[in-house]
Amino acid sequence: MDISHSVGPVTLLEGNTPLIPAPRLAEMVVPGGKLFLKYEGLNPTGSFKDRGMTTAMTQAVADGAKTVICASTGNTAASAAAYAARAGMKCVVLVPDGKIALGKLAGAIAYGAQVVTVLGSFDDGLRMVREASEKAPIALVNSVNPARIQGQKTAAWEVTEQLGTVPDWLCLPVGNAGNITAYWLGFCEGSLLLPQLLGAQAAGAAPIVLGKAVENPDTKATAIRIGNPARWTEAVAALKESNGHILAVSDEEIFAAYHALAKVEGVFCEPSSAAGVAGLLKSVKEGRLDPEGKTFVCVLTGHGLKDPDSAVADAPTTISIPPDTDSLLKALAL
Ligand code: AN7
Repeated sequence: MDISHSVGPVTLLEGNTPLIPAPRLAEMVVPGGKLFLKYEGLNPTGSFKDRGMTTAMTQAVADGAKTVICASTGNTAASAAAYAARAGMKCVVLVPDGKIALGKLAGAIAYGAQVVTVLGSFDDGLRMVREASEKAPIALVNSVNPARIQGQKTAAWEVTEQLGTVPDWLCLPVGNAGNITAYWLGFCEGSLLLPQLLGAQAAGAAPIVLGKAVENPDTKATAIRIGNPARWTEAVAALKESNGHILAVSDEEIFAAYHALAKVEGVFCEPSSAAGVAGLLKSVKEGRLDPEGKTFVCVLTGHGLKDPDSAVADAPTTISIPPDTDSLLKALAL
């Protein structure tokens, strides 16, 4: 690909994220099985959203759009803002007031988007931007836009290339359900072998698990605080076709997995991203799947630095000392 001039795809060279073996975590989560982490937090804006944003923004440019808009729990906003900047377009992002992680807001602001906070949920914002894009000349770049799914599906191809085959199970968090839809499309197009899909929703925002929309979704995993997913039907079909399952995990379970990923494997993701691992652990514990001899890939959708508040919230107290070495050795009891 010629990236030396401005004509062509709107890209920040997203993708090609590592598939990291996690043998120590595997012993805890899938004894007798193999576990790999698809670390999507290493995309240019720190989340998996960049894979679909390159295609959506390239399409928007081709369509002659001058402004793009999205609703977001944070990562889509940061990604849209960056790619819009790259394309020389205006970007408007609607985020739920007070329910967006700091690093995501920082990104959206840094990349120059017009940030609008909505006194409501992500679902309210999505309804508003859908209507606004029908009434005004603004391109919608949420994952209801088919170009988003086309770009996002490349993650499935990458996992297959990196493993040399498809995993037995692919585990991931589910919010608006664009990612699970895209992975399934990618696997179906990319290989005759197919994985089983394991989706995890936060217990306070688990519409697909419950089979009905959640009016006031609530979870500390703000990225997946979504009560009425746009790709609901596609997610249900993917789960059924893959002979997979979707389950709800509590915030406690999500945060336990979040801490284990960082402390046991040195892989720092944002809380929502750990939901797939939490869901896998729960499925094994409850006997819903036998890990023996199986290969599991957990998709870690966003970087841990996206949500610094969660990282320091229940941290152990730090040690404060005067600037001399004796104090240091004493404090460390050495
Ligand atoms: C870290 O940014 O919906 O099921 O507006 O940021 O494809 O929605 C984010 C979703 C998982 C869920 N992990 O993916 C948004 C937004 C992280 C996320 C999801 C999101 P989908």
